[in-house]
Amino acid sequence: MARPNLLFVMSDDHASHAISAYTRDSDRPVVNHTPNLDRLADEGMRFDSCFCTNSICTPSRAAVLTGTYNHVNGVTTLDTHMDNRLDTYPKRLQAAGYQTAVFGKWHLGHGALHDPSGFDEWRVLPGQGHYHDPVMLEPAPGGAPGAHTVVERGGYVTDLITDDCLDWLDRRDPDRPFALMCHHKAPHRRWEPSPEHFTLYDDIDIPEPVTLWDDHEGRSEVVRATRMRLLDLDPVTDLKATVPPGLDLEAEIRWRYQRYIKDYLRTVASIDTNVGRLLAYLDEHDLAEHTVVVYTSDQGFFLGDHGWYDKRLMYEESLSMPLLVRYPPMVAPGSVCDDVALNVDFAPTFLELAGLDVPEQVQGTSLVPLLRGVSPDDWQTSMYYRYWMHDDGAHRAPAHYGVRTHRHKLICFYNDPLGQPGARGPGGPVEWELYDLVDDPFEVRNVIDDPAYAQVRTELAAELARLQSAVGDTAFAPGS
Ligand SMILES: [Ca+2]
Repeated sequence: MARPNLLFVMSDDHASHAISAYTRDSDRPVVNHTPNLDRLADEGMRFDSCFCTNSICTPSRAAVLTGTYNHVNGVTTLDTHMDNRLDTYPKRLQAAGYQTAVFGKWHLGHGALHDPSGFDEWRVLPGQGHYHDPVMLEPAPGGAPGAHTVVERGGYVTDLITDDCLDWLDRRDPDRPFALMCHHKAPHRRWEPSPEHFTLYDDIDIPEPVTLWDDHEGRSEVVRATRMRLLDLDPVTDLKATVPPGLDLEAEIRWRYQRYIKDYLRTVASIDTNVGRLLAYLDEHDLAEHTVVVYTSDQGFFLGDHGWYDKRLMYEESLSMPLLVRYPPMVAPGSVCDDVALNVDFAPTFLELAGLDVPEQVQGTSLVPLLRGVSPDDWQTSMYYRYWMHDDGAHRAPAHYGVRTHRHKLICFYNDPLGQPGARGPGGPVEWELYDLVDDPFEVRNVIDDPAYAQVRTELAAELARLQSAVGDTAFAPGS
């Protein structure tokens, strides 16, 4: 089989429960319709248990590119930018003769040591970038490493990133395979829609999440103290309005949810439209059969779930990544995979699909057997998670690590900055949470002190220690 092309589309903070291919089969409300993303699911595989190993932008992107955990690649927080001398899958594909490019959000740092590397061509947003009329950075022609040309763009960011991808596809050498990374900024805060979607959903109410009214009873004190409630959103900058006078607390939360979710979903609508443009291009140029198309997001997001926005915490809505893969020669249409897949598994998957060896330092596992519809007997049944960025001063999410199996989740809020850059809050007591994802899929009942779960707690603590050691990380020790 000829080496396949790779079209990797990654959005930013797009929760799987804002994709109708996911919600149509779940017990969560259907909040939107995403026909082009659903097409990928219908023609390929939907992964239902894909997780990030650290639910925050920069670290997850580094894990995707390198196939290693953040304590290994050094990108533990938003402030620890990726060293572009690290081995990445685009570098290996490029060295093997692939044409490579990245357009859109990079967010792994800029300058000689952090600019994209391993790409024949790139044009990226500075930092988070802007939704409307953004500037973008590209290498200065003939310039020194780290020297940029600033390109002023008129238009909407999701359209522009797609324009750049299509333009590059038009200019590529048709005789060599390509690996194209289309990295959308949307639907990242502050959720600014394209003009064509300004009034989408104006006439309807979006269904509320099951846990909108979660009172956080039984959760850790540090979780209860986070500032990620809908009430913590700034009405003017985030919700683009002032709170109508006369609302009681319940009515205000309902109003905030609708303001928030509608703009979020409007930016998703633009992603869906633009994924449709990419798929149409592949169809029109006879590329669909031999191109692996991947849609994912760097992590999930709370869509009013538990009364929150944002990510960071190891609860399902934030931990889960959407993952849709279409590759007709290998993947059965409409297939669903519930085996555990991780962001560190992406790089070895792409290397294997390109017929390349996976380097020894890569910690993830190739998903190719799963794509073929085979679940190996020894496939991973648990995953290790660590969020390092203890109290960023804004969201105030605590540092924590934990383990998730198919049925349970154990989280340790070790509650200490451990000297991490970006950490501002003081340390505090260690707190634990345990959830039974079968009996309590929305994680509203912390059973850490329930005697009925004493055995489960012991087993999960052992599994957490085993995984932590296996990936080369170390447990929290007070005063370390
Ligand atoms: Ca993100």
